[in-house]
Amino acid sequence: MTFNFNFELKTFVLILFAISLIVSCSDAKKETSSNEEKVEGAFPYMLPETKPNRPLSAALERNYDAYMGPRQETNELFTQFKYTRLKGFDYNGGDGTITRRDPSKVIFANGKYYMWYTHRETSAAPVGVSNAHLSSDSIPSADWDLADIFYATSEDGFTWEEQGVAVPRAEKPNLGHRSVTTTDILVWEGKYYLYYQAFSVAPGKNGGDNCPVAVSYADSPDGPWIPYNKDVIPNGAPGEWDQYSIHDPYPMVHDGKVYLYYKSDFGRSDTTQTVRMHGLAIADNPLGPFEKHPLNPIMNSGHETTLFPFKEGVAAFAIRDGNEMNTIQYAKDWVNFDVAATVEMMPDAAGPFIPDVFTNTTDGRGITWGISHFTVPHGNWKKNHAVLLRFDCDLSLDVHDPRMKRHHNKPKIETLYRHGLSKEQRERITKANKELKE
Ligand code: AAL
Repeated sequence: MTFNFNFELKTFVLILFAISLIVSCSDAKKETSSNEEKVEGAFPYMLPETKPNRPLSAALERNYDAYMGPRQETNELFTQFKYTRLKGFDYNGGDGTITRRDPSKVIFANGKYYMWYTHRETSAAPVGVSNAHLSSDSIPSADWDLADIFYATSEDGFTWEEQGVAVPRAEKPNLGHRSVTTTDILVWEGKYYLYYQAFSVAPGKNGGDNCPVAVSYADSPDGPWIPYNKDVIPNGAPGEWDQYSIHDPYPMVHDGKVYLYYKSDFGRSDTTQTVRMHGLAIADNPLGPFEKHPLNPIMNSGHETTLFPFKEGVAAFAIRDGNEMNTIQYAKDWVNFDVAATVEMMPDAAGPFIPDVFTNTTDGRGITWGISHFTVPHGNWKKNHAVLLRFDCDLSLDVHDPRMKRHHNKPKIETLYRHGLSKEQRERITKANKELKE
């Protein structure tokens, strides 16, 4: 019995050994053949849709690891932008006395679309932030000085009806008595909240475009709006990156909380230009207190803030300014952003229509359109103003529009020549040519 058992056990062990030998040999064979492939095979003509098992250059590794698809067409966060002139707004012939800029997100309520924006109507065009000393109670420094927050509604997103003021400038000495500007909307538990930059002096007069953020709330998108009269997102302490400005407040709902992204201007010295980066402030309640994220700044590039829930994370535009300008970025955890696409002709100050932005979603579906602004549309700074325009794109998981995924836009040659060399640059080149010949 014992003998038989031992015999059977031995046989069993032997068989197991034989099987594992065969399996490991065939694995080794596979290994060798894929190794051989790695060394000998040229990269295939048809771009593999998933990462191939072969040695890859850093650029190709990145092409598969860093983007949502290896081609623009399959990268859900790549898009072209198309623009349409809006109907319904008058700009006084573009003489600089009327501006509309920095639109909020678009929301759908009461059977129509709503947006809020900076509206300035002054007797003169702005003198410019660097000429703020020339501004007065009726002459604006910046294009967003002496402004109020207006709103407009639309049936189709192309033709808009201006409804008038939503949040006027505050009474002195309340926050925002000089200008209220650059607003954005939050819908939370049936109430509406408008966050905005609240200036108490003309932008430029206290050293820069410096202001904190205030908030007003209402039971209806048509108001009336009640000012909370507090700097709900206060500037940082002296020496901190956001000590002077909190711009472009942009609230969303995530994790049952208010996630408010903002931009700050900083890092300016006699020899360096302004740096612009983005921060995040989180609150359990729309009126705060907001706690700034310890990893701020959480975006290293970008001017105005434009974000939307995407899959389980959040996507963000990095529009102008910084090493990663002209990119769309993605943060699975809503904090740590990576570049997800490089794009062109991005909408400035984009306020998208995001159906799921306040739903606390963990399956964000993306965006297909919104409203943006274009500053100095005719190129004449003496008549400086901004206009609102519509952008369309395909950054949606539910829309498949191949025309939005085309590779490049072709500008007119005049656009390039408009970016000509300065006199000093021309002189430097002439000097270098001369030195070469000597
Ligand atoms: C914009 C925004 C903020 C700045 C100014 C008006 O595009 O970044 O709002 O303060 O410029």
